Amino acid sequence: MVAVTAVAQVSRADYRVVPLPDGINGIKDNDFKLKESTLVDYPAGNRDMERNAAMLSQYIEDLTGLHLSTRPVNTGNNYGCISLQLDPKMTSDEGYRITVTSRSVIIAGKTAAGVFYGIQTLRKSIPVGKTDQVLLPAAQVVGSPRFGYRGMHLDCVRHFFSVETVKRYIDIMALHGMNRLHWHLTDDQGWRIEIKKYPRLTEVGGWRNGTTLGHNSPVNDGIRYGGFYTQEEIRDIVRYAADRYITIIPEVDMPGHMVAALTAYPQLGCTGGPYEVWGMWGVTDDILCAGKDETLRFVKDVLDEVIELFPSQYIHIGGDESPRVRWQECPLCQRRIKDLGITASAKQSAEARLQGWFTSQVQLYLTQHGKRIIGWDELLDCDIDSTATIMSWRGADPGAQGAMKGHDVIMTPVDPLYFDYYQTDKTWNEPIAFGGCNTLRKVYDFEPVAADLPADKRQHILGAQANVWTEYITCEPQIQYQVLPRMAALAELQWLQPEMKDYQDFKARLPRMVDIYKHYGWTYRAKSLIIEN
Ligand code: TNX
Repeated sequence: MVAVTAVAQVSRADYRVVPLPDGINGIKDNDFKLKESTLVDYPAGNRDMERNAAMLSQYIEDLTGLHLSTRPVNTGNNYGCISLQLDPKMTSDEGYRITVTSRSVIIAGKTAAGVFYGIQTLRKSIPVGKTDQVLLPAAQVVGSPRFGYRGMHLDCVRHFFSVETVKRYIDIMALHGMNRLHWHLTDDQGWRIEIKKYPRLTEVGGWRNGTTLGHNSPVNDGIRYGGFYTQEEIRDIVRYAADRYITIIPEVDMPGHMVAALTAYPQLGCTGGPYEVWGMWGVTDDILCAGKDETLRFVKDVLDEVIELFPSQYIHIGGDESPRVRWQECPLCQRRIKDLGITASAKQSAEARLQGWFTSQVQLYLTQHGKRIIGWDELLDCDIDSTATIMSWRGADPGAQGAMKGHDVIMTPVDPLYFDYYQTDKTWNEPIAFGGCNTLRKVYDFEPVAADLPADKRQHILGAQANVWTEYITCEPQIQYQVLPRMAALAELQWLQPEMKDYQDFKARLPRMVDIYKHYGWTYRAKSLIIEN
């Protein structure tokens, strides 16, 4: 009989992950042996670091099957441990430094968020698969993000997604080192956030009688569709995101994209309705009436509850695609224009300036409550002062112009950062998408800061974000297919200085990232790994 001895499985870490660390410097020492007996140490009494430790342990267990215990410590003997530490002397708020020697692994950050990003890098360095031991080569690995705003957007209106789906989206963001989730919660096709003072918003506005079929065809499926998040669910999601250092920025789009609210409260529109929660995609003429005081009261009441739910400093107030034809014909809007002494200018109609006034009222209200606004780049066409942050979506030029005028700017240009767009020009085997062609390569090559932007305006570009509008995205696997692996390319441009970017090198590192997607059962576009588009 032949004796069968179990052979220990050993794997080896590779720090060249996505996004690539800024530096990986070898240290002359033996490998650190990560095994089941390795402890994860964190500073006693620090709740954030305790949670960080628990997450690292969970990640390692997910990937390798090794279960590491966590341990609060007061002093420095970390022999044989992974030790999470705060180092106030580090310069970047979100940067990390991982020091691996044969004795220990130290993950340090100036903040707990920085430590979390170090944890993500370590996690991605470890090969996926059951193992008894992972060898971590002795090295110092450092990274810090180029941009402070590293966002993803999710439209939960055109299609509605469960709390679990939103949480998984947050998990995916965390893996990619992102820190802002722009959550689109209201639109013509549904109102998805419970507002206690206006229950009809979700009772009536949360549901549509049917959805257009195909590419916005006149044929409607006739199936009642909808849903909304209770305030309790929203608090839960906000907390879940915060635990992963992700701030959720809610969007209440106004004065356009409001048909769901108008259906619930028709008196808020210029014509008084009746309105119907929309089953088509696109832009409708029915928007909030700017002539009625009741409309502003409504908006402020809604924002009161939104502010309570979201600790984010920013509230997104939309402002996009707001036709002003109703305002042109509405006696109350015209009276408001007269009362305010608004006149058309060479570049702006009186109604455009009325939208500026409306937005300024909302901005003032939010400022008084310690908040700041973000709006779509249409706000640049109205009178709005430079304390409003602009989301540049109709290309990157509006953002650059906004920065010239002193606005902070977040870059989300349709081309190439709309992830609801196709990822290839060969669309015949693709799930239906909005249109366009934003390949992995185009995303990777995007540069948020225009080459000719003067040096003193560059700091206004806060970062970049990809948008996921869901007219044609009906289920979670389809969301994941649209964002993966393009999020990996976006992460790299959010983190790396431009001179460090190298598309071929990125593509060589991508398969190990995709191993993690596969491991968690996330859907992704496999073709993007092997061919250009
Ligand atoms: C434009 S981006 C919109 C959305 C659509 C999207 C589809 C923006 C501010 N408005 O309402 O869903 O295009 O790609």
